[in-house]
This record gives sequence, C-alpha cells and structure tokens, in this order.
Amino acid sequence: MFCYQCEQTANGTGCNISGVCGKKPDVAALQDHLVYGLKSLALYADKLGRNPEIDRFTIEGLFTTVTNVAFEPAGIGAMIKRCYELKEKAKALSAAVVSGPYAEWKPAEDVAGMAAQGELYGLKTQHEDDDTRSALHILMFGLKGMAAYMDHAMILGQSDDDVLAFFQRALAATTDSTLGLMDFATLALECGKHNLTVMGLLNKGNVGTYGHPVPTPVQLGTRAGKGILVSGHDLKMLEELLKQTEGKGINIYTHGEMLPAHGYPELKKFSHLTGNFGGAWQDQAKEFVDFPGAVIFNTNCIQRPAQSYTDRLFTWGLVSWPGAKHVEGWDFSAVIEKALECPDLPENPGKEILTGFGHNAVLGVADKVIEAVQAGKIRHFFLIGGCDGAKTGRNYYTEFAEKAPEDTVILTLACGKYRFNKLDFGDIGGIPRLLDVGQCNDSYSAIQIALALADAFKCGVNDLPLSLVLSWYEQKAVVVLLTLLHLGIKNIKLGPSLPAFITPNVLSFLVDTFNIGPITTADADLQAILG
Ligand code: FSO
Ligand code: SF4
Repeated sequence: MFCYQCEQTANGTGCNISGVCGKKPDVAALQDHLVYGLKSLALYADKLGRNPEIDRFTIEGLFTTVTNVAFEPAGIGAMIKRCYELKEKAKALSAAVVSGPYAEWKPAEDVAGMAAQGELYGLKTQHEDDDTRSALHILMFGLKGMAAYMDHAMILGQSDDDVLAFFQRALAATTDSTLGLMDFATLALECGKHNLTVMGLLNKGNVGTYGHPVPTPVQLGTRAGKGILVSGHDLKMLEELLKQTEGKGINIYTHGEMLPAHGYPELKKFSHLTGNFGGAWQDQAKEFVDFPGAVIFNTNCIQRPAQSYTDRLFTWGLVSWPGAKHVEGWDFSAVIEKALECPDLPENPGKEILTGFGHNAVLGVADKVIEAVQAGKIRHFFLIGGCDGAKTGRNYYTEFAEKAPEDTVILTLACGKYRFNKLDFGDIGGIPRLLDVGQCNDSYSAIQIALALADAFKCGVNDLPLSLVLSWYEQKAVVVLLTLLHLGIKNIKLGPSLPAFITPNVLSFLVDTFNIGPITTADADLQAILG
C-alpha cells in the first residue's frame, strides 16, 4: 500500500505498511481500486452528461475513500461492483468510444481479487514526473473533500449540474497521461472554485432546513439517564434520530464536529438534545469508554474502537468499521434499543460553552464589530480553524489562541477548535472574543463574514486586519484551502506540517503566488502578524 493523503501519514512521507488511521493494506488497495473505477466511469459519464444515478454514486464513491470514513472491505467491494455496473451503463448510454487501461477496467468477482488488482492502481503508478503527480494528487484529494461536502448538500436536496459535470471532467482528466503540471494545477484551482458553490449549497441546505444558527450555550458533561452519542457532520441524520427518540427518555449528545448542531433552531427545539461530550475525534477511543450509552458515527472521523464499546458502536451512511453494526437508511431503532439496554449515564454536568456564530449571527452585530474596530477596541481578527489530529505540534493552536492579545477576536471552525474552545476568552464590549462559526462544513460562513467585513471597510479581504491560521488533517481541509486560494486569499499560515504530497517545486509556486507558509511558533507568528 501507499497512502499519503492525510496529515498523520507515517513518517510524514506515506503509510506503506499499514495506515496510521487504521487502514489495512487490503482496505487501502480496495479504496485505490474504487478510485480507479470512478475514473473509468468518468470517462463515459463525462461524455454522457448528467445522470442522477451515476453522479450520486460518484460523490458517494469519492467520499468513501476520504480519511477515517470506510474500513470495512466487503462494503467497499460492493461499491466497486456497483461502479462497474454503472460504467457499463454509461458506456452503453453514451456510446462513447474511449480506449486505454481505464476504459477497459473490469474488476475481479471477489473482494480478495479486487484488492489484488487495487495494489496495481495505487497513487505511485500515476504520472512519472513528481511535480505533475503532486498537482494531480492535490486535485484528486480536493475532489474527495468536495465530494464529502456535496454528499451532505445532496442529502438535503441541493445539487448543481456544473459541479457534477466538473467532478466527471476532472476525474476523466486524471487518466490523461498527456496532461502536465499546469493542467492539474489549473484544475485544482477550478476545484476550489466549484467547492465554493458546493459550500454555498450546503449552507443553503443547512440553513433552509434548520434555520440560521443562533448563539447557544452548550452543556458539557452528562445528565443522569440513557444516552446516545452522535459523531460526524450530518445534521439530517441527527434530526431523524432526535425525532425517533422523542419521548423515549433518551438524551442525545453531540460529539466532535456535531457540536455546532446545538445552534440550529430546528434542532435545538428538541429538549433531549442534551449536550456535547468529549473532545476532538482523535480522543474518541479513550473517551467513549466513559460514555456508557450507544454511539453512532454518521461521517468521519471514526477510529479503531476500544473493545469495551464496540458492541454499542453503530455506523451510518458511508462510515464503516469491521464489527460495528451498520444502520441502513433512516431507521434508528437498533440504536435506540441498544441505548435503552445500556446502563444510565451519571449526573455529571460540566461547564457551558457557546456555539452558533454563523455568518448571520455575526453579521447581525456587524455594526457593533465595525464600531469596535474603528474605536481601536478590536485590533485584529484571527481565523484559527481547521482540523484537529493526534500528532504532536498541534499545541501550537492552543498556545496561539491563549497568547492572542485581549484586543483581538478569534473566529474558529471545524474540530481544531477543541484545542481551545473550553478556555475563557472573555468579550470585547459584549462581543465574545471566541466565536464558533461551526463545522468545517461551515467554511462558507467564515468566507461570508470575511467578505462582508471587506465590504464594510471598503477593502479587499487581504487588506483586512484578519489572519488565517489553519490546521489541516484530511481531504476536506485540502479542498477548503483550494477554495481560499481560488478566492485569492494570501498569507495563510498552515500547519502542523505541510502535506507530504506537495513537492518543493509546487510549494514554491504556492509561496510565490499566495505567500502561504508553514506555522512556526505561536510567539513568532503573532509577532510577525501584529508587529
Ligand atoms: Fe475534523 Fe475529521 Fe470536519 Fe475533517 S472530524 S477532521 S477536515 O473529518 O471534517 O474537521
Ligand atoms: Fe495513512 Fe492518512 Fe492514508 Fe490513513 S489516510 S493510510 S493515515 S495517509
């Protein structure tokens, strides 16, 4: 196997024995095979035009291969089979004539055979030139991240034909050995552009269904009684579970990236949406031991579970883990039954933290914010956002937030916030110094806030007293970064380490064009930003 798509990749270069994430070589090979199949399908789907069944499958297929999503070989094998059926269908419908190994792809009948084929389809086999391959992989990982956001948007009934067409065109392009570095770099930035549309669709889906988030205190810890813990990013799945548990004496808790769900009016109206439990995704295996109820994952990031809670662990949607029970569709009765069998949670409430500062809430107090900036009460804004992870070096973000001067405001989003979201930052004239904009899925909201501030101050986003200090982990962060670059946002600080799939030459291009740079130390970076 060889995989280097996420930040925790082995030795900072690539997982080649087994995935640090828990991905075994057979699963890695099956995921590589699925991606190969999706490219084969795209050769025909690109010619066919929009076909809802094929386009939907492409989105789900790509999301399946994102870090910390799918670990169950049989499920991935079934997707490869389905991919082949759809490819044959697209071939017949489009009557397109294409040739070459991708066009001729045919998977083996059994999962072991598919895994053996997958070993030949790995990342290293694509394009000879390192820089071209680097740009190709940036595009490929960007497509995976965009597929994750598109999946959530489509679950909420949102779609866009141009975006769906781009998925097929870009996937087909990755099979073209005549394309070079600049072709893939251009496609990668185009991916960032389309992702802005996708993030807008997702925002429309979330806000249209659940209302604009409003600032909301969220209880940490547990309340006496039965409980279900929901982890992931999908709001619709949470809503369905809330409906199905109403009046059953079960408290519903959010974990990790589900925290911002508490801010949505149509979700917070459920009185049994009780609180938030635990920290960021990488702490789940040790923290879930202390959550005696049922646990369900609706998206990444799932980790190898500790034995003690595997029997009360469920997965939903594209997430899978061998041995965890998978819920098909929207019937959560098995989870509810398990929660009722489990022992009660103790009465152990913790402190309250605030969430719900989406763009609507922040821009609702824009006058106050602008006044505070003009009066010199707010000197600078930091967006400290992105993913958390297990590797050392991420304390930088805690230290940065702690050391940010008291006349600065911190906007945050995604699971990286768990590095500092339980600290007290106080407020500036009633404006909290820490504003939780939401999930990584809400990056659109942060962009809207930046654009509105730029508008108010009659300047460009790069001229605002705003610095982006980002942490990345998996492919959703890659595509958000591509979106920021597409928007021309400069001077981003990125950590905790730079992606292994970026070659020195591609990095120089990014530094020269966007002045993007690695984080150093909190003190030095604050000094460099604030002077
Ligand atoms: Fe985090 Fe995981 Fe939201 Fe990612 S829980 S790391 S970028 O899946 O999506 O921020
Ligand atoms: Fe390694 Fe990350 Fe790939 Fe998992 S997803 S195999 S940790 S690079």
